Amino acid sequence: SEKFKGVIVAMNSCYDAEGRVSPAAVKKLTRFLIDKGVNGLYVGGSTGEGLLQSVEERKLVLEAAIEASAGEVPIIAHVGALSTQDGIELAVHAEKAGAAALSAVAPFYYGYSEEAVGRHWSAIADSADLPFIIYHIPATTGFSLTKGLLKQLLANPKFIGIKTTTASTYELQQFKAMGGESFLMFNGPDEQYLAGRIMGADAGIGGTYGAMPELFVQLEKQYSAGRIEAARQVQFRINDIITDMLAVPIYAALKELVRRRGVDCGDVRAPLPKLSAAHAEQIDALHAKIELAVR
Ligand code: HMN
Repeated sequence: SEKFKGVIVAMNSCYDAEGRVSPAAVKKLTRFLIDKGVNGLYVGGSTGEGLLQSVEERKLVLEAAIEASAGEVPIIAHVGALSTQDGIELAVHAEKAGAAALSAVAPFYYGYSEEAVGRHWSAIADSADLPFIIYHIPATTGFSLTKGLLKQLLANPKFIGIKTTTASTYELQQFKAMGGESFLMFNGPDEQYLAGRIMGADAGIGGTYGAMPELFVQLEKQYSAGRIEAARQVQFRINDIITDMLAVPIYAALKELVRRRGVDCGDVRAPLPKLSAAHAEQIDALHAKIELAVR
């Protein structure tokens, strides 16, 4: 599907000073990102803190993003949840709200078999009339998608692709080969956007894009024009910034950097670690690096 390609931002959720979801700030962030030229938004994922919110809050964030997007770019709703029941409720809501696709992490906490995870994903996918993107992120869920399970899931046309957040672009290439050319691969690690694209990713979904959307838009532009050396230079510039982000609490840092770019999304929700005074210098330096790079 031609709809999902390029730079898809795993966007932050926005809260007010009391920590309540702020639909106004979500809308502002949505506009900021779309106006920078990104190709889509991924709502309520890891960066979006979806798993730290109630079902009702997740609906509010998604509705605000869809409303502000005004149909200009596709909105992918991450509806992964601990229970299949919550996942289905969110999926049914996402379809009504106007999302372009669903996505979900594997269920976690209890260790689940492949059969159980397959049933969970299939039940969510079959609950709505929307395409479904598997979110493969074994480092956080403890569950690793296998070729065996993928083969079973591919029998259901609802499964249109995988967001692969592992360091292995080989794995990404292998999944793509199993699904065929029209089966979409979404690159997870932002540090490997270019490597992922070269190995077969159709798009990237990433959280750090939000603080520097211009750089990822530029990277995609260079890559799709076949200018690999220029694309490499942009990726290296990005990686210098991400390396600094990984040295501080990354989700809190991302929100602070987005705030400095003009959109206040509040703090991260506990138990995600917050920034402290000890990080001030690193954040200032990061902000300066980003300003210089996007100029
Ligand atoms: C999401 O759902 O928020 C993202 O798409 C996940 C994304 O792959 C991020 N991974 C995690 O947060 C675990 C990356 O943006 C990641 O933060 C970045 O590559 C820095 O390592």
